[in-house]
Amino acid sequence: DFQDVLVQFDEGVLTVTMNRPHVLNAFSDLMIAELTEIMETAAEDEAIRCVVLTGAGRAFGAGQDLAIFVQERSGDGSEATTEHLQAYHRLIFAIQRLPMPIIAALHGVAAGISLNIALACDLRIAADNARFTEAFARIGLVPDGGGAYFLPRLLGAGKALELALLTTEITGPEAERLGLISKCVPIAEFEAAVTALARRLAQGPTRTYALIKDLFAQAQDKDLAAVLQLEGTFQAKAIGTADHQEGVQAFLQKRPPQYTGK
Ligand code: T3D
Repeated sequence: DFQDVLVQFDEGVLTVTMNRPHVLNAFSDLMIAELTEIMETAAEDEAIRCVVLTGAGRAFGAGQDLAIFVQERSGDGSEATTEHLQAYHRLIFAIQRLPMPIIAALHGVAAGISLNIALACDLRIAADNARFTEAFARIGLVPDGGGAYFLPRLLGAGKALELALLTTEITGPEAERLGLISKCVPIAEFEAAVTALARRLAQGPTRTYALIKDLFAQAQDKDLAAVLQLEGTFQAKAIGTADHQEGVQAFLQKRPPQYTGK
């Protein structure tokens, strides 16, 4: 049982809800630890074929809880900062290492490190009331939680730096236009859209999705020749999956595939 996070499992989808709505789901130490444990455990659980990360109440998340931050950073704070950031790092790696797809379901505000945690997820879907801001510089901080890694890769270096320097608030539709999120939907349709996307992924070729995620991660810092070779290695693995066999059979028999995730 968790205190700052709610967890629900249904039809192969694990929904993980950050649950500190009184502070717009700002991160407590406990919430970071609970999320990390949930993600690390989910990675080992073959029944989970998609993860959804979202926030309770009217927001996805407002970043680090600044009241807690101030309490923990009395004195020069450098040791506390390092330790604290290491806890975030473990969470970000746990998210990135999930073999199954993870969706950030974004409604209301996603600020500071909450936004960057969403950027660590594979897909982002937002409601049209969503507001995104790299809020750090407003309080004299640099983006952390992978902001300097994820943001330029998603948006290009120029736009990423602009958002970090100006802390500009981006709306859901604008985020979709920029490519920060996959899709923005009206708030009334948000829950259904998240469920539909998550179920679609949970009914997909889960092992192949894991291979695709790993391939794309490894391809990031390689040249074309190395990527082509890597693709060959990964394709050999994909060809060995039961879901590949099923996909081909279903195509030839003109029926929808029934993937088992094997
Ligand atoms: O070492 C390290 O850990 C460094 C790591 C840093 C990581 C970071 O994330 S730094 C960035 C931290 N986040 C922020 O600076 C954002 C702070 N919040 C805001 O600017 C605004 O709240 C929002 C723009 C996010 C939303 O505004 P609005 O008007 O919709 O809501 P609100 O009224 O400001 O907030 C509602 C309540 O949540 C309010 O409490 P109250 O007055 O009802 O008792 C507010 O104080 C609280 N809240 C919002 N954000 C935080 C927070 N409480 C603690 N920490 C927060 N980050």
